[in-house]
Amino acid sequence: MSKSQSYTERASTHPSPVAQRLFKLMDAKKTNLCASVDVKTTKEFLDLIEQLGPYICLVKTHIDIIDDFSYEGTILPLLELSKKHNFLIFEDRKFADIGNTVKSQYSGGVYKIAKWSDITNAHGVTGAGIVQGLKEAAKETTDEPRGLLMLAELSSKGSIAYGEYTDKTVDIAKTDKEFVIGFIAQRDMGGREEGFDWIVMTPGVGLDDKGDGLGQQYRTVDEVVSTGTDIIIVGRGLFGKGRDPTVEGARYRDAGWKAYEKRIA
Ligand code: S5P
Repeated sequence: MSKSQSYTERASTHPSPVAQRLFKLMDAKKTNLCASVDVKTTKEFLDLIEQLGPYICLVKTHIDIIDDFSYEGTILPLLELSKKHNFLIFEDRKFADIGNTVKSQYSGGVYKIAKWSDITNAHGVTGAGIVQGLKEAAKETTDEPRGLLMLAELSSKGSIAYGEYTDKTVDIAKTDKEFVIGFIAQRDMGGREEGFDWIVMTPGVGLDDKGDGLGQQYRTVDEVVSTGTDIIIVGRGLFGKGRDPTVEGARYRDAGWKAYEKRIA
């Protein structure tokens, strides 16, 4: 496998059913755009996803910032939209505790993330037990396939996730070939020579802004895809500052797809 293979080719050899589904729908919809919908009310959240649905392969949520969250009011309509527009769901929970604790956090509480989110993510800071804890929670909660991304690098200014920390996070990812499907990172994380085909998802992507005054740093679509990104994660670039989500959705989708086609050409 290589980064110059098409998403469909990678789907045919990937050990994770979640990765297979994602790669296939990306090629079917011709999009590698993930929308990060960080808004405060269920209405804004669902309206935005309805508008962006045709342009995206994935919706990334921070479900705990929605003021009026309820499973029936927020999650059931989200699942309907994911079927209608054919996208997967990624709750950006950034788990960071010991295996036993994340197991409860992932499956239980108010949000019951494992029940509805195809993908979630975790920091490596506590060690490989976090992968096992999350995997057990997924197995005990649902028959649907679930996938995990490890946070290997961050987009924000002054991030301490680099060098040895990043390398050790990659080692943790290697402990489970089927459940860990890839990374949140700013570049390719390798692994192909050892048989891993990790999906690299990259936030901190913006075509108009350089940052946000709170440490966020934006790189362009071409920059990130040229350094190994498979999926671009875009939030405020799609809907901030009075932007029109359908216009920006099409713009980022086209930019991401063009950059991908250039890479596999
Ligand atoms: O390194 C990171 C990792 C993540 S998951 N940098 C990030 O910005 N994120 C998330 O991506 C962040 O929590 C937010 O939800 C999104 C970026 O949003 P934007 O509005 O800046 O595009």
